[in-house]
Amino acid sequence: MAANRIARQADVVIGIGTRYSDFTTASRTAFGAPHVRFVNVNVAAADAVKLAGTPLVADAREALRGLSAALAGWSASEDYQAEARRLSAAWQQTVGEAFALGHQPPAQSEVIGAVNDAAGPRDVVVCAAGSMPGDLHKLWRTRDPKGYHVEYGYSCMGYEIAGGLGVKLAEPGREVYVLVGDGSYLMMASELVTAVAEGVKLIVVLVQNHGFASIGGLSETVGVQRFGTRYRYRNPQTGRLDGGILPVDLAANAASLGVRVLRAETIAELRAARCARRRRSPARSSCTSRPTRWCPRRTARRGGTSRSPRSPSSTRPGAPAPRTRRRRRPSVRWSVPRPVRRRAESSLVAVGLNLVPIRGCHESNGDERVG
Ligand SMILES: Cc1ncc(C[n+]2csc(CCOP(=O)(O)OP(=O)(O)O)c2C)c(N)n1
Ligand SMILES: [Mg+2]
Repeated sequence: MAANRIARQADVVIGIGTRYSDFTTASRTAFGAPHVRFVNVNVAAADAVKLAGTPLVADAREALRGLSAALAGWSASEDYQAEARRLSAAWQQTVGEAFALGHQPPAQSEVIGAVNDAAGPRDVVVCAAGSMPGDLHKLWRTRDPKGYHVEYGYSCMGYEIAGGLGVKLAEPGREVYVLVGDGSYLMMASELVTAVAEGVKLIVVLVQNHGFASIGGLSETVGVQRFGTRYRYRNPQTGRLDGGILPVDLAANAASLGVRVLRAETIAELRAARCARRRRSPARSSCTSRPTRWCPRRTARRGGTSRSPRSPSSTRPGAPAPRTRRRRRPSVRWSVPRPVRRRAESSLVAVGLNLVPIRGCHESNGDERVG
C-alpha cells in the first residue's frame, strides 16, 4: 500500500536492477502521474530501456555513487519524506495485523507470518507460483539482500522445491524455507528425493488449500467458470468436476519420499512444529516418516541349501549335515533394512488452510470405482 501510493504520485522513478515485471508494476498501472519519467539503472540494456526510461547501463553501486554526487545538495521535501515514513509505518501495522488474524483454519498471511518469525535474519524464503508470491511481496519482511528468492519471471509452478535445493546448495550456511502451494507441490516435488539422498536440508512448508485457489479465483473475477481448480471427482450427475472431494494427502506423499513430515492445522501447531524440529523429537510430530530402502537380498548361498541362511544350524559349528542336499535356485527376498542415518534432515510442515474432509469423501458422490 505504502509503495503503491508513493508510486502513484511519483514524477521520477529510479529503477535499480528491475525488470519492471507485471508483478512489480501491476502490469504498468502502478505509476499514475501524467508525466512520470523513468531512469533505469541496469546491467542489461534490454531492461534499462523499459517504460521508455532513460537507460543507465551500469553496475548499480557505481551508478548510485555517480547519481548521488550529481544530486549532492538536493533532497525531496520534508513533507514528502514525512508522508513516505507515515505510509511505511501504517503498512507495517497492517502487516502485523495480517500476521495475527486468529483465523481458524489459518489465513495464508498468518502462515507467512509464522514462517517469517521462525526464519533467521540470513535465512532464505523460496516460492514461485500460486497466490503466495503476491502475498509474500506484500508481507515478507526481508532482512538480507539474499533472503528473498521468489520467481516472478514466469511464476513457474514446480520451481519451489527444486529451486530451494539449488539455493541451499549455493548457500549451505543459510536455512532455506520453501513455501509451496498444494498445486505446485503436485506438479513437481521430486527433488525432495534428491534432498534426502544428498543430505541437503530444506524446510518445506506445504500450504494446503485443496486446489488452485489463485487460478480458480482469478477465473471467477473475470467472469469465467472455474475448471478443475478444486480437487474434486467427476460427478456422474453433472458430468463436471464438482463431485466429492478427492482424498489427496500430500503430506503422506512427502513422507513416502523419505522426508520428515509434521502436520499443522493451527498457527500454534505450525510454530510448535518448528520447536519440535529444533529438538529433533519425533514424538512431537503427528506423522514422522523414516526412509526405507527396499532392496533385493539373496537368501541362497553358493551351492544351494534347503535351509534359510539365517537358520541357526547353518551357522552353528558342528551342526549335523542336512538330510537332503537338493539344489535350489537362489531366491530373492525383499527386506527393509534399518533406516539410514541422515546427514541433514529435510522436513516438511503441511499446513491446512481449509479444513475440508479429505478421507472417505468419495462416498459423497457415490462413485464406487474410487476407493
Ligand atoms: C507450470 C505452470 N502451469 C500453470 C501455471 C498457472 N497457474 C498459476 S498458479 C496455479 C495454481 C497454483 O496452485 P497452488 O500451488 O495450490 O497455489 P494456490 O493458487 O492454491 O495458492 C496455476 C495453475 C503456472 N503458473 N505454471
Ligand atoms: Mg492451493
